[in-house]
Amino acid sequence: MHPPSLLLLLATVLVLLVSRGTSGEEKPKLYSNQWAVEVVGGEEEAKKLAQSHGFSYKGKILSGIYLFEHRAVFKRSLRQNLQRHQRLRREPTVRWLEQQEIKRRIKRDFRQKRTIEFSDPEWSAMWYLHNPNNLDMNVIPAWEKGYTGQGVVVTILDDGIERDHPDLEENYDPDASYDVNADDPDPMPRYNPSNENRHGTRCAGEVSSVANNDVCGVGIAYHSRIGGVRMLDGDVTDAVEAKSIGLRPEHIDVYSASWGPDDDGRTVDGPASLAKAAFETGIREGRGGKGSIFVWASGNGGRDEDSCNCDGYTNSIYTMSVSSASERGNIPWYLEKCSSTLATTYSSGSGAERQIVSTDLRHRCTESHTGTSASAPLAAAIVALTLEANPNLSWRDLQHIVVRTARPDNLHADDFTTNAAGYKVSHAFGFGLMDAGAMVNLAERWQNVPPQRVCSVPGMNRPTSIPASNRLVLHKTTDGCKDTNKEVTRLEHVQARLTITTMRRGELQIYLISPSGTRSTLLDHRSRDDSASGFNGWEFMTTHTWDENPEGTWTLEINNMDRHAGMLKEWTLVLRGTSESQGHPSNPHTPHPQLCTQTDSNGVCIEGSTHQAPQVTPSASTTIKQESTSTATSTAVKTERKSTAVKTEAVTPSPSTATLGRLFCNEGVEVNKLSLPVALSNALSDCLSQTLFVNFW
Ligand SMILES: [Ca+2]
Ligand SMILES: [Ca+2]
Ligand SMILES: [Ca+2]
Ligand SMILES: [Ca+2]
Repeated sequence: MHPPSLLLLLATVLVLLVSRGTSGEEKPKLYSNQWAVEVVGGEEEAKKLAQSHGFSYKGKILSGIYLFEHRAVFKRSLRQNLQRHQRLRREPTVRWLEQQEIKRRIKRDFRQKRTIEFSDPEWSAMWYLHNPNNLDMNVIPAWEKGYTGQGVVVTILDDGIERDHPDLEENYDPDASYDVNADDPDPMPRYNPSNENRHGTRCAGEVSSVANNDVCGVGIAYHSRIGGVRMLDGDVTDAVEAKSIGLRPEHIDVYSASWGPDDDGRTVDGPASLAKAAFETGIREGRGGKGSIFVWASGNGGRDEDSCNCDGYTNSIYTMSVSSASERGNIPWYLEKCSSTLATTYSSGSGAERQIVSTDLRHRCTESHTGTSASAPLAAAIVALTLEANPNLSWRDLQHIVVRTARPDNLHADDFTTNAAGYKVSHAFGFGLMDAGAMVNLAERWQNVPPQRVCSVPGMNRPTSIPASNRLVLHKTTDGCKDTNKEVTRLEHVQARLTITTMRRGELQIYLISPSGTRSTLLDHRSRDDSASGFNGWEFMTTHTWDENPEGTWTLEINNMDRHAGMLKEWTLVLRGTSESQGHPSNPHTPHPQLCTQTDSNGVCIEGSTHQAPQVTPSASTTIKQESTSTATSTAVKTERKSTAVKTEAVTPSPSTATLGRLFCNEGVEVNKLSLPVALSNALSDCLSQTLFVNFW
């Protein structure tokens, strides 16, 4: 019997088995970029044939059958590449051929909850992966379904990667790596006695540490390929950033960055022209046009009242900005609050809470990786599992999935509100803690959202004064570009492009209120920011109105605590999203339970069955009413630029820091709320033999 007919027989048996075993919807087939080809004339003939059709020859499978791979074909596609298939088939020496499908292989112990154990010595210390009572990121159910990051490529943009680390070496991908600082292909970190360049290696291990090898811990995507771009150990320029962000977007799926402008509470800075272009190219062309995934740490400037909306990398719609929650679900001292944060992963907190396990420089392991630095790679790894579950997700599909699955429960922030689409959202945590199990489940059945539309609405006609020690409130009614090809009825990101002159930028607080009443803090008070530069076309972003309908009256509120008046010179409302007229797929919706009126058998809310929150009647002190318009142009924005990249590792503050903080004896008894360090010695004596906790903010 010829091997092809044997295969055919086997396939028939499999189909029979499968069709008996499943009852619901069939999973779509996934095709790889490899073909099995039966060639008459032996290996030499097969090699010649492969070459003449642009394939690379990958060796013999069985006698007379060879493996070909085509680089220009998607590694994972829902469609067969019939064109290349037919061309090969017409060759007289080809007897049979088949484009290879990617098979799902699920471990047999599937469904046996919490049985996964690893031999790695740090596994037991990885609390954020196996805590009871939902106090983890629900990764084990994703692993149990067989998702481990196989076929997904992640790279860490940082200070290098120790590629020969025994827990990384096996997953290391030289094609996802580069040394931008030294302009060579080898991203090994520069070693010095203080190990200052350990950051990238620590981030890499969180994603792709090898599992069950008796070394360190387990990466969340332990079968992913991992690379590193060495770009922080030298002068960071726009070109350095652009080269890093734009490295091989056809090969790399996920870029994880745990750095940004100074977190000093006085900087407003973002990508300059080249880096901006690199983001846009990645979004447009990366992953075969589905868009590169950029995961970004939201910043560690909490102690200095920094706002992640003043960081143009996190504030960008193209980056998935990730915040941190401490082991107990609290807001860590370093956390920056802002409206552009999408979601949260666990990281370090107070001294009594555990930290993140990873690989460390010099072939070592660490249990003390910290800050939002540690959060971004965890998110990047969860994204890798999600992309394995559905490689066809676009960069926007992924953000939709995060919004719908992140869990706000068990996170302690007093500003959680429910938006009109039913999602709970906070400036500290975004939509909540990322849930790997829920993400892969939703990804499996997710249908791509239609192309993004942009409806720009000029909010005002003439420059308007922002009175001293008072506030300016502007209203703008819009129909969301109704009945045009820019119509948006369901929001994704919303931006307020503002140009403001002021004597002291940190004295401004800026809020944007949606027609449904969702209030986003675009900028909170930053007492250290004494800059007189104001904002020059800065695009403040909010995710909080996700899936709301933009039609109605928007309110911009600017509080000015300064003794001098300021001037608002531009307010453009940029509404991004989709329109029902584009033919919306019926993806499952999982909003806050009270807002859902109809659920399916899985308890998932049925699309369109949520209550709309009541419209808010605008109230104001200094109120200026603007005319309604529905269309406008969008223009590129240029902002001031200083290329200081700061790694966002959280160093526990020294008690000498004169920052407001809160001191606790053991857990909970607040003993002082004064300026440090004055309070510290008092608190120490108050607590006597008990443990003293310091919560900075
Ligand atoms: Ca090098
Ligand atoms: Ca390991
Ligand atoms: Ca910051
Ligand atoms: Ca972002």
